[in-house]
Formats: sequence, C-alpha cells, structure tokens
Amino acid sequence: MSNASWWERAVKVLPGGVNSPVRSFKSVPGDPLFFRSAKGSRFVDEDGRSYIDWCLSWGPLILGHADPDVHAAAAEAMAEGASFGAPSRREVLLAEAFLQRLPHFEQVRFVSSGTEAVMSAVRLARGFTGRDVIVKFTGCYHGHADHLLVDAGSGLATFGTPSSGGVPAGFTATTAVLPLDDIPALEAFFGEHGDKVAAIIVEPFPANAGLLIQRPEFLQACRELTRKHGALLIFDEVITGFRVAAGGAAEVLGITPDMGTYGKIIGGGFPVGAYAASREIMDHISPNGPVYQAGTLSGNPVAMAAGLATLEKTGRPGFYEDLERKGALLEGGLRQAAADAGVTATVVRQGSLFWTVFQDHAPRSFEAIDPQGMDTYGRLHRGLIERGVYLAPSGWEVGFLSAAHSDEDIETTVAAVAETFKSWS
Ligand code: HOZ
Repeated sequence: MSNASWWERAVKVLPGGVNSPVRSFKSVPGDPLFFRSAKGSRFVDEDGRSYIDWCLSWGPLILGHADPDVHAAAAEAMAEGASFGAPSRREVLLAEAFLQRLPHFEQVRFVSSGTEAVMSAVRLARGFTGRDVIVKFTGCYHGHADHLLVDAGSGLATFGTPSSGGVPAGFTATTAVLPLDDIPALEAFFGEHGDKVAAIIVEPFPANAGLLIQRPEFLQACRELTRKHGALLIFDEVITGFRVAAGGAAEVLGITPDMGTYGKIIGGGFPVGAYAASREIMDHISPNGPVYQAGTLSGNPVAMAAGLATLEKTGRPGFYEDLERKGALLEGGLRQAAADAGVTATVVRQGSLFWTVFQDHAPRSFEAIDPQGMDTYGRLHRGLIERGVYLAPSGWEVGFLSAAHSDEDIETTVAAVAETFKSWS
C-alpha cells in the first residue's frame, strides 16, 4: 500500500491522521510520508522511496536509525521480560552512567517521556521551595503539561496557537512568561516577585522555536537571580541532553543548574524521560518525601537497555568531535548554497542541532523570528522531499545530525538544497 492510501485510512481513525500534531504536514505542502523502515541515516517510505533523514524521530537517534548495538541491547532485555514494575538492574546501571556524565547531579528519577519529566520536576521544585511561581520564556516548549502550555514553541508555534485550549486559566495563573534574551525584564520580575518564584525553567539552547542561541550573559542572569532569590534553575535538556556535549549544556556553558530534565537520547529511541538534581532536592520526592510521582512503565528495562547502549557509544573518544566536524560541514554547505542562489537565509547551529531560518540574522528570541520565512521553509521542504531528503515538517523545528550521517549524506543534502534554491530563480 502507498503513502497516499495509508494517509487516507489514517485520517479516518486518528485525529488529523497522526498521534502527534507536527507530523501532520499542516505547515508544509503535501501529505505526510509513511515510514516503513529505517536504518542509519535513511528511511524508506511506503512508496518504496529512500530518504536521508534529518528529523530522526525528533532527536533520540543520535546514533542513527536501528543502531545494531542499541537494538541488540534492547532485544536482550526484552528476552528477559518487557516490564517488571519492580526494581531491576538496568535502572541502576543507566542512573550510574547518567550521573557519571552529569556530576553536578546526585540522583535521577526515570519516567516515560520528556513531558512527564518536566511536569514532575516542576512539582518537585514547588514542593522543595514551598513556592508556586514558575518562570518560563516565550517560545520555549517544555512538553504538554497544562501549566507550561503558555506562549510555547514546537507544535504550538507551528500552528499559531501558542497557548492551548482546554487549559483552565487557574492552571497557568502561577506561570510567568518572560521574553528570552531580555535581562532587564528578568531582573524587574525578580525584583518584584522573586520571593514567590519556585523555579526558572529554560531550554539552555532553546530548540522548539527554531534554534534560539542565547547570549551566555542571559543564562548567567537566570543562574544568579534564582540563587539570589532562593529559587531553583531548571535546564530543560530533553533535546540537548547528551547531544550538545556528553555533559550537556552545563559542560558547554559552564553554568550549573539545580535540576535538569531529560528524554530522547537517554532512551535510545524508546520512551524515556528523567529528572535529576542534588540528593537534598530529590529527597523531597516520594517515597522519601511528600512530593508524589509514579509510573507503571518508569525505568522500563527495554528502554533502560537502549539508553545504556546509546550512552556507552556516545561516550567513546571523539564521538562529539566527529559530530561537530560534520555539523560544521553541513552548516558551511547550506550557507554556500543559499549565498550561491541569492536566497536570504541564516544557518544556526549548536553541535549536531541545526536550523535554517529565512532572514538575514540569527534570532535570539521568539519575537525576532520572521514568520514569513515559514512559507519559504515549506517550499524548501517540498523541494527536498522530491530530491530524497527529509527535514522536520515545520520551519519552527530544528534538524538533527547523527553519527550515522556520512560526509556523502551531507554532500547529497547540500546539493539537493542548492538545486532547490536554484529552481526558485
Ligand atoms: N515535540 C516534538 C517536536 N519538538 C514533536 C514530536 C513528534 O511529533 O513526534
């Protein structure tokens, strides 16, 4: 059966034809492709066409699709039982590997998704500080928990509905939303309400409304103000954890948060989330403390095994250096393709995360993104699909490079982008 016939069936039985909105191609031309199978940097759709994949399941697959070691580890775990609902050794092993890379944390709790991780971390921050207010930033996306669906990125930016329906006003009354890259606004807010703030939550490299690289001073201000006012700093590293560096944003920026939230890479393609902090903070979570959080599939052995195998491979010498080299190659190629074709575009990159925005400068805040560029992105997306290259189906989303992408994949992609740009003139 073809992509088109699956799509026809899907829209009848799944809302919008999908199980997660950004997949629906609502902001790019055409209908979604149906993935049949994938290996390394490529997937094959139900029409039998092969594509170089730069979306890579939105980030977990830093080793590429169907990595043999990850699959072997998952299969081994699977053969011993798919779920226990009881302690098992791989939870301890993954926790040890995780904390070894992130020594500023002392304990970690595994859950089943990034949304769950953030929701639980925020509850813990409130329980620990005894305060209610959470500060978030416009364009940052922290999953779909009610109290964080305010001025958010990802699908909410894609569909132009930054705050979700179905969320009672009272649920977001204690969420303060401030602009990114605006230290005076942050200082003014803390000057007035600092004693009520439980935490600032921020994506240290905001990657859900494009890629909004922050000035280090801004993140430093988040660190200093939270410390001064007795609030916590939470880095939401669901996307950037184990991607921008082995030690995540703390390693790259030299700024240490009080808590961190994770997902994606630590599950190696299986559903996992995690939140981590000092023992003092984590002691407030049940069963040691009064803040409740639980999950039937938390610490699932198959997901733990896939995460462990992934962390083991990312820990090999030169892993992140190689990603950086390939990232630079891709960035340079895309820049050149735009310049040669006279297309106004900026390529923003942090390691193996990249984003092409159709304006002449890299924005640092949601407000600085020109939404007009999203139509241009849609045209690029279509042009690349025709040439066997797959990008995330929304101009608000970033691209992901993996260890499985070869220099040849990069050259082929750059050539396809150049050809698409040239076809517009
Ligand atoms: N939240 C993801 C994008 N930042 C989308 C996940 C998906 O649709 O699979």
